[in-house]
Amino acid sequence: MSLIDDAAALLDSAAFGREAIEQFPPGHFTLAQAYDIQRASIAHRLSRGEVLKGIKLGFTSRAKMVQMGIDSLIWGLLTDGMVEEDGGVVDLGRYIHPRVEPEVCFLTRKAIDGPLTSLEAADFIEAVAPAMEIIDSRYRNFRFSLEDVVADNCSSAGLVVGGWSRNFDALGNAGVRMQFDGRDVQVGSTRAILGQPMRSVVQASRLLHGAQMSLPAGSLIMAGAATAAEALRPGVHVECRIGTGTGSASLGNVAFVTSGAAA
Ligand code: 0L1
Ligand code: MG
Repeated sequence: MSLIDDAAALLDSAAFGREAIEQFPPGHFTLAQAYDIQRASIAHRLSRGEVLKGIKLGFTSRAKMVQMGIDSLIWGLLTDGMVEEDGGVVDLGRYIHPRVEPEVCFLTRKAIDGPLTSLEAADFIEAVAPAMEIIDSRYRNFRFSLEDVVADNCSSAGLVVGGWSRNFDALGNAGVRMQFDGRDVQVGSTRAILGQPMRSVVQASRLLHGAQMSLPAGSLIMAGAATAAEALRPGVHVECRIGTGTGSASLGNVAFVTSGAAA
């Protein structure tokens, strides 16, 4: 087997078997090869029947870059097998050492098959929703290099998406409040996501173009975290509110409850 296939199989079985692996040795593969490994590991999921749902951007905020010590925008692929229900129960047994972070999610209206400008981006978006990403590094102790994390599909593991709206006016500087059992654990603003989350759509279009890929209408774009991530523990009610008020100032809420224990 090639380096790409070997690494992809290792990462896929770590995710599937909920067992962390060691980081790869420094210089084991390049960043370009890391994206090849990512695609090859997603191919394992697709061969088990999962379906591509969209893409996620990572490290779009300073808080995340500082938390993980990496300062490059990265991206990964989302499948239907990662989607958790809004208001539902998230079984931590599906994960190794999950963390959650507040995001916004876009639903595409038209296929994105070329680089978009900021002026064009909104026309490609059907709706936006408050969302949370459950990240779960397949590496021991959640430690990795830039190449490691890209190969590991940017720690993508789960996502919870709230109600859709066309409330794009709320996007630029909406309050973000993530609570565990009613207590604030992370507070921020959507402005932390590239200065304006719609810029994630522009970045997504450029990254897709660079990879000679397109995104069909009806796809999800997870825009990146607005704050640092929080470790999940069993029996917690997790809620994220985006927007400080009602009407045009609010995107709404998204929530779940955790059960079981991580692997
Ligand atoms: O912002 C992100 O979603 C980056 C995820 C990859 C790094 C991490 O595990 O925090
Ligand atoms: Mg994220």
